[in-house]
Amino acid sequence: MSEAAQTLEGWYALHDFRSVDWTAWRLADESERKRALDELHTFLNQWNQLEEQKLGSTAVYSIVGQKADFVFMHLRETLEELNEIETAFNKTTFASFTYPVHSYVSIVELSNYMGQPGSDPMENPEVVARLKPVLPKWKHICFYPMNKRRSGSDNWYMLSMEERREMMRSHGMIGRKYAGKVKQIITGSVGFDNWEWGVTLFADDALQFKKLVYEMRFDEVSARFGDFGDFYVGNFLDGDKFDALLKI
Ligand code: 76R
Repeated sequence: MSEAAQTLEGWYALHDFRSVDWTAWRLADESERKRALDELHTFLNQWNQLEEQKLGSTAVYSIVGQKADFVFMHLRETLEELNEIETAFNKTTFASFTYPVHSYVSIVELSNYMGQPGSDPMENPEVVARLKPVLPKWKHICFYPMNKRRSGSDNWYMLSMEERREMMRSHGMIGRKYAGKVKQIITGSVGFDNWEWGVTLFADDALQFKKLVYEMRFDEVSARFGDFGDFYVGNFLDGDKFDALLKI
């Protein structure tokens, strides 16, 4: 049996994709729309406060295309909290003008491929900060799930630790070229959702998503072993931008 990579886990993650029921929203009277927007703002404020208290982090983005209208990406200490957030949201008037279109459950994950042997990663404040990150408020988000392939001679899980480490080193070198342009959060979802990882990228220039993902496709670990799900891409939303999006 090959040696499993050791992983460190941080906050649990919920990507909650919703679409707006535009017909119902347009037909609602002004006072009902106002009530719904007030509730939305209450949530956005609560999530901001929680982030300031370092108890979690939330990113809110619109989604371009028909897969969804917006996404709430929540990071919290426990699965219970994530459940509470979605349930509380579902009970609002605003939620009754939306319908859920996709969700993804995972946990912020770092693996030991690049770790220094013998050192305790949890003693490293940078590692701790990456496990419980404040999500960037950059202009764009890109989310997709992925697996590492298990077929015939292309079985990631049958490779030795050394082979995998070497490939992950090359992967990391490509990634590093995008430092400052793309911020990546890898969340593990084995046992939690349909794919093995969620990849969430943030950038101010959306084109950098395409450049990075394309460049990685030529790298062995993605070229031979990467299988990908649906891509979601979108634009940053704060309270004002959300109001503008929903303005009738
Ligand atoms: O954590 C680190 O920075 C060390 C190096 C590193 C690891 C271990 C790293 C760097 N990644 C790691 C693990 Mn990654 N990553 C992806 C994707 O579209 C594709 O082809 C793949 C999707 C992107 C875009 C990306 C970006 N990475 C992983 C894992 C877990 C694998 C496992 O455990 O088997 C996955 C699934 C994955 C996928 N990666 C980086 C990036 C970037 C930008 C970096 C550089 C980070 C930096 O140096 O700041």
